[in-house]
Amino acid sequence: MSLPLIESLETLIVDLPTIRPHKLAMHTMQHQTLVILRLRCSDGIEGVGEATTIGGLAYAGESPESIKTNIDTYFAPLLVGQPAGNINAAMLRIDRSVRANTFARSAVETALLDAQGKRLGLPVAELLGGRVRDGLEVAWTLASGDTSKDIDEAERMLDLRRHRIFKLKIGSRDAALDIAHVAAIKRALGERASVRVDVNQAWSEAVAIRACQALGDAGVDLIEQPIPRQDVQAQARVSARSPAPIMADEAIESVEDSFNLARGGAAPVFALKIAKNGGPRAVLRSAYIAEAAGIALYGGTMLEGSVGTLASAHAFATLSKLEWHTELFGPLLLTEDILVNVPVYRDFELKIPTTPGLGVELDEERLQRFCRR
Ligand code: MUC
Ligand code: MG
Repeated sequence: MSLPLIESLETLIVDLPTIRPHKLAMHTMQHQTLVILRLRCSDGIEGVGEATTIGGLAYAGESPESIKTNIDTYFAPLLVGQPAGNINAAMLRIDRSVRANTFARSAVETALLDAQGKRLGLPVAELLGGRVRDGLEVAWTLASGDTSKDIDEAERMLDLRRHRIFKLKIGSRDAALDIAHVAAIKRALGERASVRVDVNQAWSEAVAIRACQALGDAGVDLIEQPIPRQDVQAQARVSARSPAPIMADEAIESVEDSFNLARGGAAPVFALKIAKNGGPRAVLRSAYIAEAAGIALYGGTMLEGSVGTLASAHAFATLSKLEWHTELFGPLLLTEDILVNVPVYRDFELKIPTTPGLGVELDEERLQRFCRR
């Protein structure tokens, strides 16, 4: 039997509306843009991947347009004609010729895993060694920018039994205003919910030291990326003084960043994101570094659509500990899905598919409707 080969890679930029504006420190989202990858193999199997960022170039160094161009121009020629079933060899070929570009890599690694899972009749979680959980608890982000709207939204999510962990996006205005906003939401929700904040790098070290104290006093459980990503020592100093644990997010742009942060004692919690490590296998390398260093884990998102969300979920399902749960709610922020079989959220959890590959089937009509031309 001849080995199946990779025949082609096709990238599509898909723009989907959000259910409401989503306000982060650096950008307000009115829609989300997904890069969908279709990797076709000589045995007729297609693997699907996704690379998604937030706000063009506002969040990270890759934009949807650069991801598409780089996959089309640089990744595809390296992969076409290569064995489709050897993911180690395919990713090593990319490692030898491509620097950085972890978002684009993540789409490629995801599509290879999806194809191989379909080929072997195994869900991606099983391909990665096997799931130790069937569902993942999912946080919701309150980011309307308005305190009473956010409280109403949180109450609705509790009533629906969809979320009982809330992450508040702060950092775009004066810290005192943000702290009052967060404290009001925590007061309203009390012990019924875990309230956390994401500052998206907006504060200086000096502001962070005072603000983290106030947030801890207000009952906040976790503080994500309060200061700019690059200064490991400053992160360690803020972390040492904060009453609530600090989580590294933007600080991790590669597996090597995870190692440096762990070595520098910069944060007791890591946000894991497939896009920022280079795929579902790559993110597990960061997770294992954290585990070995006694750092707790959180399953993060770049607000991917259903493909990227389920790719993350399969990887996170294999981890022995995921102390801070996940925020894999990306599909719920969008008014439309490009899958026939949309992800299942029930009883505060995202259910991890049990069918081969990622367990996704593209809805061709919707894909065409929302695909950028
Ligand atoms: C981020 O910075 O964590 C994740 C959830 C959300 O609302 O924004 C993202 C990005
Ligand atoms: Mg974050």
